[in-house]
Amino acid sequence: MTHSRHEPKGPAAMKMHQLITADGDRVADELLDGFVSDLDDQSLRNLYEDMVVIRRIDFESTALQRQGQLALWPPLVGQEASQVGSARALEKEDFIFPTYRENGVVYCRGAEMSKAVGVWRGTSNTGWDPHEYNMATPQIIIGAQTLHATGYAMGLALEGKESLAIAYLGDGATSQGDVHEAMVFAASFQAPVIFFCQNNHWAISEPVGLQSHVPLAGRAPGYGIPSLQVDGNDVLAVLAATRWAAHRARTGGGPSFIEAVTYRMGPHTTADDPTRYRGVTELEEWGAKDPLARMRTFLINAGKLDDEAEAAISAKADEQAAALRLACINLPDPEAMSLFENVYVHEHSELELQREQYRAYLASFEPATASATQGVNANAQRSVS
Ligand SMILES: Cc1ncc(C[n+]2csc(CCOP(=O)(O)OP(=O)(O)O)c2C)c(N)n1
Repeated sequence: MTHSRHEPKGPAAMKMHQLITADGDRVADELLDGFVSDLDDQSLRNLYEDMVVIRRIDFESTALQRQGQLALWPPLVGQEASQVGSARALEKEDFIFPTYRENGVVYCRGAEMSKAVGVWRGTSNTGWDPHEYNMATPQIIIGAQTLHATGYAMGLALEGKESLAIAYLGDGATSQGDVHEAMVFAASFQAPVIFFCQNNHWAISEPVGLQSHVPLAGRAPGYGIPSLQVDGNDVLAVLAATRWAAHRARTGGGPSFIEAVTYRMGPHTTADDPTRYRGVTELEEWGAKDPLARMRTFLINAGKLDDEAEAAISAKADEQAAALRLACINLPDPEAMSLFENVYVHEHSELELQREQYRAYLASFEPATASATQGVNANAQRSVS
């Protein structure tokens, strides 16, 4: 059965800020225009390039999963503008607390994508060094990162820093207690934190309209947090909205909440089958609002993108995808017993017990797998052969 409860049906819809329409036309927005007035042609092209590369990387990662190279992949197709626009509004010192779907943000942050896929290949517990990129590793526990971001932002304020923390969250996460607690603390202590919510309309199989009878951005003022609803498929508007929130955070204005209205074009993860719960018409409707297509039309109509520039962008996307594939396939298998490293600063007897049990388990494989120096992937292959 497919659901029909998609859109909030409660009190007044909010103004959805937009700078580029689905047809690629530039429209004015009193609040947002000033936040992107500095962008030259190259900066606008760069936003488009980021989205093209990210989509290409996403398709490649999905293919890698289908070919058995990754155990799972959470696709972001449709959400490129939300991720690029928000990530490109941040400074290096700002600290990002992502979910598992922010692979576009990872790319914009400059981390090698092979680090992001390592988590899904099972060769890495975390992916990257958070301090290298000022970006926490993927959060699987829905909403938990909003507490981390708020706490981090409170610390920034206490230290008198001008930087901010940003928490990415989905529409489904707004149903979690952690998120409400984070918003109460953020408002109480005027923490320089941005809650960046990508409303992609589905929390696996639950539609957003079931979870919230009012627009998600409409909830934040109830906590005393100013909010904006922005067209999440409009990269320029998302950039401007995030700059608006960042300016508030840096100038002592406290927390902000942004609802980027977008759509998850693919499945929740490669283990999901969305045809079981959603209809084809809404997919078609959102396909017409594609974030890449509208930016491309806008750039071409404005004479800012020619065939040569487009071919270069396409070539870069292919190169990045090929590099990712090669790096992914060559990721070294970790030593099996390394699973127990870096768990606690001070180890305790329970961990030691688990380590010994696992050592004994590995030793039960015949004949050569007894060696704990064999990789986990190698062991998994032997166990099914
Ligand atoms: C605390 C918690 N409860 C349940 C889950 C299982 N779960 C994984 S993803 C997901 C849906 C999340 O939806 P949303 O926040 O909208 O993010 P999206 O995946 O759509 O980007 C759920 C319920 C979880 N990971 N953590």
